[in-house]
Amino acid sequence: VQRGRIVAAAEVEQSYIMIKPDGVQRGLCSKDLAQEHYKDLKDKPFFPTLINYITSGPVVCMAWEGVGVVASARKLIGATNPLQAEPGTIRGDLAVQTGRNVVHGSDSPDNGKREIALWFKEGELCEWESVQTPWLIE
Ligand code: IDP
Ligand code: MG
Repeated sequence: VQRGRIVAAAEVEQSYIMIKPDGVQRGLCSKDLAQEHYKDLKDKPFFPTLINYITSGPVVCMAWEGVGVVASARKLIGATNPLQAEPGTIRGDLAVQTGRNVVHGSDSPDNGKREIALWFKEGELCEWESVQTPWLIE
């Protein structure tokens, strides 16, 4: 951790953010949102337990953007069943059961768009270009 770093004459601040125990316990993700997110699976026998799982506590939402990011993220996440996920993947290293597989990643660019529109409101995401972009993408 760098403290008191000076950037363009302005002090860079640090803020410690913590989700407190009540935040974790209160199930702040609504059932409606969870059901809409997983609507393709609504006829599966595990749908009710999946909705209970996803709404059991807060989740951290991210929108990743990049060339081939849908497939790359799925590769990093690993197979749906953690026992079939390769070592080195998030599910392979950190999970045991399909019903507790720690992380979600959209399965197609279309679903990526749909899910991001569901979880983020207009204006909640900012678009910006890193100065490194031209050195990564020709
Ligand atoms: P994915 O997350 O790898 O894309 P999907 O088939 O889209 O897998 O299923 C969505 C989520 O539903 C899974 O990540 C897992 O949490 C849950 N799920 C899928 N199949 C089962 C099952 O057979 N039992 C319990 N939960 C399941
Ligand atoms: Mg899926």
